Amino acid sequence: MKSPQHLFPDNFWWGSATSATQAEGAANEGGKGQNIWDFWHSQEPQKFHNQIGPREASAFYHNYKDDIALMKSLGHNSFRTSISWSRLIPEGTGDVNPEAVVFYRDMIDELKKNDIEPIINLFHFDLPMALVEKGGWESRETVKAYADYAEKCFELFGDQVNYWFTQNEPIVPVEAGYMNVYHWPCVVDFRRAAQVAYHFVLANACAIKRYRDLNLPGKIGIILNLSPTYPRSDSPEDVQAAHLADLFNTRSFLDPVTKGKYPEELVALLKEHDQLPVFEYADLDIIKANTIDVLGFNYYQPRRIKAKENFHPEEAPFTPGKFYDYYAMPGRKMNEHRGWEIYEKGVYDTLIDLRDNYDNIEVYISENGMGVEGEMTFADDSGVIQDDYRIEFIQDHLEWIHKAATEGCNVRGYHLWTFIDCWSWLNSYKNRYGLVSLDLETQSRTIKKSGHWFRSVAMNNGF
Ligand code: BGP
Repeated sequence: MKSPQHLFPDNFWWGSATSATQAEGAANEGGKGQNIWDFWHSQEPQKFHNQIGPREASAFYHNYKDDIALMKSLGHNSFRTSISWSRLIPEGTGDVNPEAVVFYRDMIDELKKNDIEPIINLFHFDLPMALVEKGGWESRETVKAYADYAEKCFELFGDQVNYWFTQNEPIVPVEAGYMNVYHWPCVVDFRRAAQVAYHFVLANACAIKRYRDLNLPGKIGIILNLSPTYPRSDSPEDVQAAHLADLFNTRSFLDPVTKGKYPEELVALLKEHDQLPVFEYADLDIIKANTIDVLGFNYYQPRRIKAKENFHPEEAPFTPGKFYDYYAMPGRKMNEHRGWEIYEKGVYDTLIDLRDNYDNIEVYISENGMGVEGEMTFADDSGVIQDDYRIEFIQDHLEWIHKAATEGCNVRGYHLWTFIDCWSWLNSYKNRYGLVSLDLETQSRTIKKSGHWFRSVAMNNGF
């Protein structure tokens, strides 16, 4: 057989990612407690596309055996999902739910029986409601509760799992829940947002410390959504605006989790504007001593920035948007269904940045993908979705990832978002991302054209 033109490094991870709340369903079964999504949907279902809530997610809780067999048939050698904190510890702290332990142990075991590396994440936007009532991520009590929960997971499943991730995209609940109204608790207040962001960073370090104290043989990291920041032009004003946008949106998490330290410029800026979160000096030692082994890098879109044009009055509440405006590049390629720019080279630029400025840390692409509305219109007579656009999307990104690997970037895998069409935050089933389509009524699964294509790429370790 001809060897692929784009051959990836040995033992490259091929697979996909999902999260507990988006895939499991069974939100009020098996002793699970309520999380923010269960709660919010029960209060305001009209906020969710077609009023569909997480209870109707793609039923992985019941179907995991068949789904894992399907994964195997699509060439997966690895798969990422999360543990639902509110399933494992329904009140957020205290008693462990034994049914959850059985489910997660069996599910992880099933992956291993199929030679699929289980990659387990601990927090994917789904805070137990009981903790929200005590202040949520604004409270240090949640940091402590999270570290206890993490330790419990390491004790219960540490013999089965070699790759742990503490959190997925922690900046998203910060931006969506404390600077916008897309995640509960729908607060708009930068100082509170900064407190939550800081607590995520501290919680990440505390979980890593607990993990290392147990002397388990695996690796632990965090998953960040990283977007390369491009200035509109090389004018000093645009370049400076992009620099600040990068500081707030990327380096605010990437630096402390990899280098153990916040960028001094960011700290000085927050201090100047009286926006520093409350912290204890001992926290800084914990953050310093407990940096990640491996980074998950979710890539969807670039960040394009121009110097401030829209007026921001001095007396208006503080927001990072005071320093820069977003910029829509003329002629950009868009995924209109999601409103996100498609810029494949962005994945390469960030991998090079990680190589050159972050000690070439071990990294894998933990999410990349394309959500499309109304995909059934692309189905052929047998009901198979002919998603050539998704194949092109993946292949175009893989070409850049391959180039980065050949230039010495320490990139070890590619996971698509997602395996089977899954439920999404507020958008529920509007945009479909899967290699496998889901019929919501019958719960039947059909492999898309991209699924067959992905299998051949994974089996050949390239294309
Ligand atoms: C990432 C999240 C995922 C997933 C994906 C697609 O930010 O980690 O949970 O949802 O984006 O985005 P969306 O579902 O909002 O279209």
